[in-house]
Amino acid sequence: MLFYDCTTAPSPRRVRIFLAEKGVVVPTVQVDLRKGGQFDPAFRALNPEVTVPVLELDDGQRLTDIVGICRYFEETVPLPCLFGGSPVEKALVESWLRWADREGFYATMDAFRNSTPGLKNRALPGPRDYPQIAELAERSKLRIGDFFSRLDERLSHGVYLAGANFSIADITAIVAIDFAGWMKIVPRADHAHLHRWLAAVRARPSSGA
Ligand SMILES: N[C@@H](CCC(=O)N[C@@H](CS)C(=O)NCC(=O)O)C(=O)O
Repeated sequence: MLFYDCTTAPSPRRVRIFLAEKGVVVPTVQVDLRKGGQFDPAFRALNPEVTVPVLELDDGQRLTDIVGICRYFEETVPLPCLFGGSPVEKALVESWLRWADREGFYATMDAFRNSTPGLKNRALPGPRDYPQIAELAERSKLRIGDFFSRLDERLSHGVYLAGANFSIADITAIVAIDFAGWMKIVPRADHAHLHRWLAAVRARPSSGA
């Protein structure tokens, strides 16, 4: 098994935190996105989407989706459970994971990729170049503010995003928040519930992954 990672990128960090929570160590190769390592012909042959993370299994199959890779480890290393235990917990984790991905992670990715000078023609990851849209960056920055407010409201009802237990939904949210921090977009000081949760999540050893 081989994990294709890039320590500076948010997407593979979501998998690294997940693995750290599970206590799983996987042999890892670094793909340097800043030097265009994703376009290296050998990596392109491995993943035509030219993105990380990638998990290559022992039988040669490759998983190229963050949540797909995490799902694989949830099934093979069930504890601690990070996708929910009971039917209702599973449904809540999935709902909040999808929400944090859509409203947090993707909004942040759109804001960053559409406003960063070094990514002029790389507004989306993948094999095709897309030009930046300045208005999309501005709208996405507004959405990040909404994401923080909604997170704060949600966390007024429970310890973690999907309820009483830490889950992949929390991992997605913390990585999105740290990613937004690259643009100096941070939660407001009066988001007390969000700050309480942030302190708890940052205190977990996995958050350093
Ligand atoms: N298919 C992946 C996409 C992950 C992704 O967007 N990775 C980024 C790093 S955060 C990437 O590889 N970017 C390559 C590039 O910018 O060219 C997923 O699971 O969501």
